[in-house]
Amino acid sequence: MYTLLSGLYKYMFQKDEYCVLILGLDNAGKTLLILSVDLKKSKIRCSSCCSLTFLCLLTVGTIDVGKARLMFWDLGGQDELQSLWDKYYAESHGVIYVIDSTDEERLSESKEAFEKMISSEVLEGVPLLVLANKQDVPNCLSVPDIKTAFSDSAPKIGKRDCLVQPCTALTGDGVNEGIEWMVKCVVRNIHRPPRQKDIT
Ligand code: G3D
Repeated sequence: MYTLLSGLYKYMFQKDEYCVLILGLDNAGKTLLILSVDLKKSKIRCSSCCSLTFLCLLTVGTIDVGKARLMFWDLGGQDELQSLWDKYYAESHGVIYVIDSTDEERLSESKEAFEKMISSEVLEGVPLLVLANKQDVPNCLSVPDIKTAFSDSAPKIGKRDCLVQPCTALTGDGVNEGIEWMVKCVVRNIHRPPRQKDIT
């Protein structure tokens, strides 16, 4: 009886909470990405950890998709903030890596940060969504261009779920497709179970 009631309580009043890190160099479009997730299909709350944007270490957005609640953590991409990324790996259920498709000059810098991130053993098996952002800009790098540039890193991706998705955070194009894919991947990844959180 207790099990039945506790199951009912969980079903009615609790969500499965998943933490998804949003990583990438500064200016890649991470902040705009959080804001562009479709508000009609999901409830979203965005907040910053402090009011001084230039000092802000992370921005958090939350979306509810069915019984799953995804918390997005934008950790910031500046050099000094990249050194903090790995502090969050153990808690994360998924990673979204955002690339600025218009910035060919910083592509090798982005690849370096990407490679360091996927080399972390703590992230092994964690689903990875790579977003080739700013596809609205004419002559930007395409997904095949980016795959070619990042091809050395492919073996390090290993067996984890991985998708490279073109998108435009400015208009939301391609963003929901990526998020929906991420939701499916984190829910089916039995190696990183969700936290149970009361619905607020
Ligand atoms: P960050 O959080 O990764 O540092 P931001 O990046 O979300 O702050 O975006 C950096 C700049 O890129 C912003 O321009 C933003 O408007 C722009 N941007 C983000 N996504 C897109 C996109 O899909 N298309 C285009 N054309 N621009 C985008 P500003 O001028 O405000 O610095």
